[in-house]
Amino acid sequence: MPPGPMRLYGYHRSTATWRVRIGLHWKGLAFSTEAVDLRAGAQHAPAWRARHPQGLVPALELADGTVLTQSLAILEWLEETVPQPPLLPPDPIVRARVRAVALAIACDTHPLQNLSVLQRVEALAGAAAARTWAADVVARGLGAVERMVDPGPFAFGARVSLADVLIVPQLANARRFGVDLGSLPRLLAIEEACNALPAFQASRPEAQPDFPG
Ligand SMILES: N[C@@H](CCC(=O)N[C@@H](CS)C(=O)NCC(=O)O)C(=O)O
Repeated sequence: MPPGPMRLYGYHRSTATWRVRIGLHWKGLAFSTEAVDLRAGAQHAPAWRARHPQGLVPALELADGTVLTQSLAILEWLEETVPQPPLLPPDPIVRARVRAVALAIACDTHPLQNLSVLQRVEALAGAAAARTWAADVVARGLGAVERMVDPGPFAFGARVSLADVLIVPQLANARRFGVDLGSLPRLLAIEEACNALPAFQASRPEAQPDFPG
């Protein structure tokens, strides 16, 4: 069990922050949150870069002042320090498949539609091009994930895994970018199963203190 209080720095709509929120709630850990307003550019402030050299969110500050960054690294750390309830299955092959889904989203999909990338595409080619770009990369990424999962009701059978933690937030981005979800029936069913669980409900952007309105 990690000693003492933890603080999660992030943004309500950030899917990388959302992943860590799910992980913390899933493990039943108490934590406080502090918003880094991405729309206002707070991630570029020197004080924030001192905490996260990449100028991204999330960052998890531990009780002794240690700061962890990168959502997957934080989730793996959580799994190692608080093994129950698990986020990785016992079978090494299934584990590899769970991690493959997590990486397909975290490494091959999300970075291509990140805020700074979309701002750059918009500056070069306009807002419509940026939106088309985002929808294309998310449709391609989740289209592959749809064929990688082995549900149900969760992504890999009867137990929640790291794959679910990545899929649910990325589906929200798919909606935001206007991706046609009709070709993702398995992912939508996984999302529905996850959203029935308290850890996923408490992690939704709408449930965060920095959610507008
Ligand atoms: N691979 C990183 C991605 C972090 C990331 O890209 N965070 C986004 C929000 S989801 C961000 O801070 N974007 C700010 C920007 O692009 O300026 C992780 O998983 O932690």
